[in-house]
Amino acid sequence: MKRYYNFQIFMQMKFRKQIMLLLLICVVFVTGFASVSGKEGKVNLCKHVYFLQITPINIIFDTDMGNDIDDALALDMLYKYQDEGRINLMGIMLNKDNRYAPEYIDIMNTFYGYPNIPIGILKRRDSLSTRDRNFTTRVCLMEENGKPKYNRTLSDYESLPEAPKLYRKLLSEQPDNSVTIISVGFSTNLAALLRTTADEYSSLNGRELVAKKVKLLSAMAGCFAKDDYAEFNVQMDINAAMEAFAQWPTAIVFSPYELGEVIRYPGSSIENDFDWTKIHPMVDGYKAYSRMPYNRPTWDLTSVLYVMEPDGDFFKKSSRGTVSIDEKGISHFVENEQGKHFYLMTDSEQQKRILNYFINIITRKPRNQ
Ligand SMILES: [Ca+2]
Repeated sequence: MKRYYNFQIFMQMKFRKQIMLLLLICVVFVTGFASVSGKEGKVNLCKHVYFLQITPINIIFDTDMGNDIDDALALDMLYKYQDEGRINLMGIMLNKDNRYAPEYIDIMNTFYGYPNIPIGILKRRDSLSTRDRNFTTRVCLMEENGKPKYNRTLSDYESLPEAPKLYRKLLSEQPDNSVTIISVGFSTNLAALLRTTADEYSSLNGRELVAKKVKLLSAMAGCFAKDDYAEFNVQMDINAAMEAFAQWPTAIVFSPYELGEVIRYPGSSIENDFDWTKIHPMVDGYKAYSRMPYNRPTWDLTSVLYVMEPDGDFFKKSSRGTVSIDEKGISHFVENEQGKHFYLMTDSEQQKRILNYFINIITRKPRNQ
């Protein structure tokens, strides 16, 4: 999928410095051409400077939607990037087995104008991750004038594909080394994907398929500021986190607990910045999740931001190393020149910059509204 972009969107892009250099070379070349060929050459120059053809980033989003509101804000960001043509949101995977989680995602897909983004579900049939604190249920059950408040596209959520199967389908269809996975929940699906074997989509096993197709795993997981803290996403499925991070064949960038914890999305923004609409499933979710107004950490949003703005002045990245998870769910990082793991840090200026960025993108109208 390729689209044309205007100059403003281009200036937000991650490789803009490199592209500007390329443009400069093109301008010099075309100007030289124009000086020879006159008016016709100048017309061509305008055409090529203002319209660039860019390939969007292929993204799969893996979420425990419903446990905390930051998943919904992170998903909002992804729709906005999709609006701008900067990403191809290939699929949304649930690592939370809950009746209303896929229905809420269907409501979000429908509201933002992307009803056909495939959803993969987790069917564990046990108590893990099913707890229902839970804004997804409340939004799904909201009614107006005796009818459901939000439109859906799907009706049968039980028959959605299980996440590892959908991962294999989506990965097999993409070019090599082209997919970024953003994991903002438990590692359950990631570990299960690595354990898959050849099927109708690929003759490769899960680990081989990931090594071939995936470029980066951006994960909100772990804690590196304290040596005795089991971060929630790891703690909820310790065995899966141990296995996934030890076996994952590509680079992993961790956004740890301590990073998002100190960058808090303001409840006042949720209350005041959405006058442009009467209904909004993310805003209703935020209001349902806890007593308003509250400022919530932006953990999951930071893993999205890193993928989209890795060269911006938003983060510091650790040295190359290896993350391991112990039996208590505590994460450990050891520097290692051959390691494939990094973790992110921020200073106070970067924290302010990130918060402004989040408010700006989250409060923006989706293209279809
Ligand atoms: Ca989450």
